[in-house]
Amino acid sequence: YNTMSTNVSPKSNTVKGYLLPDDLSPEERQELESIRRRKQELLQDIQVRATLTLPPLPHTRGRNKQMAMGRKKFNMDPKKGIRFLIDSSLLKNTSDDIAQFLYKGEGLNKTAIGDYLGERDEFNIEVLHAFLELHEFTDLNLVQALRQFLWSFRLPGEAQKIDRMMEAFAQRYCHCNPGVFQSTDTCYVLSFAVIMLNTSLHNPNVKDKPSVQRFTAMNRGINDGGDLPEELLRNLYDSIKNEPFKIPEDDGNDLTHTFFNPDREGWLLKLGGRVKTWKRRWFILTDNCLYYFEYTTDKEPRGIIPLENLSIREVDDSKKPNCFELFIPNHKDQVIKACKTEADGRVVEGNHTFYRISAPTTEEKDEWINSIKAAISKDPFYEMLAARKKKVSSLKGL
Ligand code: 4IP
Repeated sequence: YNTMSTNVSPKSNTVKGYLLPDDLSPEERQELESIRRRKQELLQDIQVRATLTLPPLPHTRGRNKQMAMGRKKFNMDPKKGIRFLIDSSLLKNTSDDIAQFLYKGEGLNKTAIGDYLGERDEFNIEVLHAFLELHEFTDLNLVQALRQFLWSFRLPGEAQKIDRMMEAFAQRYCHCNPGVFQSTDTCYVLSFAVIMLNTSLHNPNVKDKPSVQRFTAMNRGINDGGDLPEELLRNLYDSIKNEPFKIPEDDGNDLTHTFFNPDREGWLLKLGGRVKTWKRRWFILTDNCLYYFEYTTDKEPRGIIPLENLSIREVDDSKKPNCFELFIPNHKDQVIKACKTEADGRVVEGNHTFYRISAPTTEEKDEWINSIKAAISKDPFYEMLAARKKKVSSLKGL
């Protein structure tokens, strides 16, 4: 515009908003007109290009702000966040839309995603399934699929939530890979075996690292009573051994902790059941059981105490320091389910209504109590898993 007006004389008139000199010939006018049109076109072109790089219009800016606020709310309280986004018309109230939002996960805290997906509400379960449908597991082995799945959110610690999510995972995996497992239960049980293997192999607190032979032996008969191909189990083992699971660590409490096997071992004194003699025994806490041996090198334990349904408390003993006791809450006189080896080698049921144990130091007593408590508190989860294991290995009467 300005270049046009610089060429005009002071006595100019205006045509269509442009200043034009009075004494132009018709040709000159026409030429000027065409220059004006061309400029107009160029200008439009520039404007179109500019809009592509322009900052968002106030309307879009407002939406982005709302979205950011929704994400923040979601991270603090997932349900409230989702409600807010729906009310602000930023999210449709459908399981598919919400699942997409969680799957993209942009700016979302993975613990919050895990909490939302693990909820018991029918709608949340629907979202969980829609979320899994966004995961493509076809032709992935179980470890690869688990890597993908466990990276998309953080598995909550609550047993029921873990159960629902792993069930959904197993269903989706079997759907994408028909024929690999006899049932989703098999896939579910093996998934946990793999997660626990990850803990055993990579958690420095676990001293006893299982070999591939032990891993395959542990998973015998889990394919609805039959065995899974050894090669498949070996591949899963190698994959985990070579590369641990990458777990979102939003709050530093990752899966390795969730499934932290509070394994512990050491010398303790144990009081007899009927005959109250103190015996020094080598104790190992693993798989929610307390084993005791006469010597550290013994292959067979003298006794096994499953921790299911037991409680633990500190007690004073007039004869021994640093004592604690395992007991059945509210059933003072009931014999604890356990087994022991008699002097002649026979394995029989135990006779204890409580197990009184003495640790060498106060610190060790505290450590044992904490580890046993941690093992006991995992009960519901181990129970669920044990139930499935029983199911998948009993189908052929194993
Ligand atoms: C034994 O006393 C030992 O203390 C046993 O411990 C104990 O079995 C027996 O309990 C108790 O009678 P003696 O060796 O003096 O005979 P361990 O098996 O560690 O040697 P537990 O059940 O504690 O293993 P009862 O309940 O069998 O009497």
